[in-house]
Amino acid sequence: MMHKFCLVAITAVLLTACASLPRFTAPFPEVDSNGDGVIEWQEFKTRYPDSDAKAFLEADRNKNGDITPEEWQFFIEMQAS
Ligand SMILES: [Ca+2]
Ligand SMILES: [Ca+2]
Repeated sequence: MMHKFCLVAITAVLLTACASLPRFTAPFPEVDSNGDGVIEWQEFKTRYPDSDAKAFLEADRNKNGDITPEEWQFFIEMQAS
């Protein structure tokens, strides 16, 4: 009985952890901290210290090393779907 309760509790914690994964929904200007019109890796990392390069690369659709407002917008919409 107790064992089953533990399993349920662990499952609930895991589900909550999944639901609270970092989501990159900040407005573009908030991440583009130097205001030059693109988000660089350093800016992304500063805004989202817990995230890894994978998310940045995913957002940088044309893989040129920075994220334009269009790429950022697309990335936000992609997460929402
Ligand atoms: Ca910038
Ligand atoms: Ca890009």
